[in-house]
This record gives sequence, C-alpha cells and structure tokens, in this order.
Amino acid sequence: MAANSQSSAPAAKPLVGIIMGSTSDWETMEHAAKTLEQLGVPCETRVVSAHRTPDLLFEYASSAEQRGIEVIIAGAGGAAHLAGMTASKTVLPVLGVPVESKALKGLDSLLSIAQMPGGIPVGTLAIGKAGAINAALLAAAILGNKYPEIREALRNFREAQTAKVLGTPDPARAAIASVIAPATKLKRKKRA
Ligand code: RP5
Repeated sequence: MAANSQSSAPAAKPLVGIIMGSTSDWETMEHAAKTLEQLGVPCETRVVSAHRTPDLLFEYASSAEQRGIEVIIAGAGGAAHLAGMTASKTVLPVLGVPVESKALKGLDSLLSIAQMPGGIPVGTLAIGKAGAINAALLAAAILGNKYPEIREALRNFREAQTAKVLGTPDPARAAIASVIAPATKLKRKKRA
C-alpha cells in the first residue's frame, strides 16, 4: 500500500515514511514496504540523501509530523547519516536500517546509525533485509498503540509465522515432499 503506487482507489494517508539514501537501497528497503503492505499500514517511499540532497532531508524530516507521518524508517549504507540527521530534525520515532555496503558488509552502516550521541535516539535494526522487515514490524508495533487494527494485523502476522514454523518441523521431509507431491500429481494426470 505504498502511497505512491499506481492504483485507481484513493491511497490511504501514509502513516510511515520510508526514506533511503539512494535508489540502490531499494533492494533492501522494499522489504520494509512489503511488510507494511502486508500489515495494511499505509506508507510512502522516497529517496532522500543526507549527503547528496541535505536540504531535501531537512525539509522532509521537519515537515513529516505536520503531514501526518507517525514513524520514519530510514535506510542507508556506508557513512549512513540519514537516520541520525532525520532524528535530529523531528520528534517522531526514527528507525534506522543499516544497508549492507560492498566494502565493509554493512558494519560501517550499522555503527554510523547506532552510535548516536545521547539526546537524539535512532532505533537501530539489523543489517540488510532482516533489519528492513523488522523496522516495518516495529513501526507497526508503535502504531498499534494507537490503531487497534494495526495491532491485530501484527498479532495475526506473528501467529501465522509461528504456525508456519511449527508446521515445518523437519526441513529434510519438507524438501522431499516438495519433490514427491508434483511427481504424484503428474502420474495421476497421465492415468486419467
Ligand atoms: C549511501 O551510499 C546510500 O544509502 C547507499 O547505501 C550508498 C551507496 O549509494 P550509491 O552510490 O549506490 O548511490 O548514501
């Protein structure tokens, strides 16, 4: 339900702003957008670079609250100043996703986002896809305090996740079953 996605129905007002330092971060950050969509949480997605478009970053961060955004997820890699600088210009909760960098595998991104000075917090998630998914889940948990339907969507997500794990206790059997089931179907088709 990204607010800028093509749809004939009017898009719901975004509650979460997903920003990223570069279009190259989308491969990671799309997992945050997809997870929010799964939970029915309206979001917007934008490229806003702390270094390449600093004025846009200031404008985005300082106007987000007024525009109705309630949580910001910021993903960036390398010298990742986006989340911290965004947090410095808003009192909205800012969740940082360290994007995996080529040179240092995202350790640089992680430290740049996590090591904020006392007074300006950024909730820092794991490096890469897991961090992007968890940023969305954490955003939903924050919003769930105000929106009961989001809390219930999150509860359903967690229950489905637990059921899926419990439903596949043996990965070896699951792999065999995935080979046998289509083969059996094919035999039945041939017989018919
Ligand atoms: C950061 O630099 C971005 O967040 C991105 O992760 C990294 C590389 O950006 P590109 O050179 O791919 O645009 O600002």
